[in-house]
Amino acid sequence: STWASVPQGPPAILGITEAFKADSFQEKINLGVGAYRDDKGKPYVLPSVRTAEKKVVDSALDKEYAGITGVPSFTKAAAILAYGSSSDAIKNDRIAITQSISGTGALRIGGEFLARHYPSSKKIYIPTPSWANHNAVFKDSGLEVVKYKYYNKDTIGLDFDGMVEDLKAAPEGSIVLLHACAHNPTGIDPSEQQWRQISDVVKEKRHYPFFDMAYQGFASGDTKKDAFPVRLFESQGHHFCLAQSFAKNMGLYGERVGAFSICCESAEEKKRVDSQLKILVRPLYSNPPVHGARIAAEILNNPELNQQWLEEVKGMADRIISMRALLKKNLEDLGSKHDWSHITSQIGMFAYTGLKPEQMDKLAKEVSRICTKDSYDGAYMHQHSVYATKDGRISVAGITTGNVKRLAESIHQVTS
Ligand code: PLP
Ligand code: TYF
Repeated sequence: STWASVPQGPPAILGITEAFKADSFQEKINLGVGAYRDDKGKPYVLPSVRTAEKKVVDSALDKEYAGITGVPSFTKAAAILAYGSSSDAIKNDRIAITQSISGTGALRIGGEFLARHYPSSKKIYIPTPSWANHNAVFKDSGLEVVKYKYYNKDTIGLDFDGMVEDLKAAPEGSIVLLHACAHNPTGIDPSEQQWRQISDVVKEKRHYPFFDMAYQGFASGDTKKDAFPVRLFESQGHHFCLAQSFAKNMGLYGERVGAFSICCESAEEKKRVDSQLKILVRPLYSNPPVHGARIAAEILNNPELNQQWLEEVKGMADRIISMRALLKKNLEDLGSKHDWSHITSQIGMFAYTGLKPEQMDKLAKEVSRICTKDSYDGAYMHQHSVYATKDGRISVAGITTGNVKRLAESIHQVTS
């Protein structure tokens, strides 16, 4: 037959969700995919999004095509959210920006643009580890993906010296992918001081920074604080590009709202770059969908809704931060001998627990017989049914006051 030689591919991350769904245990816990859940474990549509969406619907706009680069009221506001209204780049109109199919689409437009037009190199350096999709996005864009050191498994922290060493060793003018905040999967970010040093090394080596900002506001609860590295690099005179996603911070996952921008040297350069972005996007998908972008534009441009949104983002960030503390406390209360301080020092959607693949397997499958402290008669069966990725990453957004105790018991069991 026609596709006889097409091999079966491996399951994607969604395989975890499949396994979770197939598990009949009532108290099963899904900490796989990174999507926010409320304290009842349910998907959360932000009230500001509901209000904005109603305004969009009530305004009975037509359904005409947007331009190639999308809804201008959205992209303009997205740039200001990232770079800051008082940044030199905004004030001097030197940011070329296009709407994108969420963060992934922004990364892909960036990859394609660099592969075509970046004069110095086809190599893009990404951290080890990085978001699982980075490698494929950039490879398919025609770039050569190279790794730089990032995570130190012994300290469950940042390997800052290794990172700097690798950035120094990379050929001059390499492209360097940087997670702006809430590094996925580790939850470990450089400090502000370390970002300044990274900025210096990148400048010294004339590397080209590519920021991936998928969690602005979602990490700390403060959109300005989370944009620190982007704004620092802008203020240091770097020329760089940026992928933005509104999946997490507005909970607009399936609406696919994002933006890709290039911080240029001048308004004149911006115009030329902008024309090439259009040439690149046109044969890809012609122009992006309008609905989600209109919702985001409403939230970003309406002062009252904007204020409400900022409070709601902070609410999500705060719930995650409190679940980190609660998980750590529960593990300590169970008498765990391990140091779990990384659970609370890490930031964003995920905790990188340091659990080994075998331990993650046990978390999903094992049923163990547990005795209570004082009597063997009190023995009961403890089934884990905790699903997450094999690398030990857990989505903290899936933890609730209702499941944290059971989760801690399971983690304690597989680590003692
Ligand atoms: N970049 C990082 C680091 C991510 O974690 C994600 C996923 O959430 C994305 C990009 C892209 O996500 P989306 O395409 O849903 O905006
Ligand atoms: O890493 C995660 O789980 C999130 C969600 O292709 C995600 O970033 C995962 C895979 C993917 C898109 C989003």
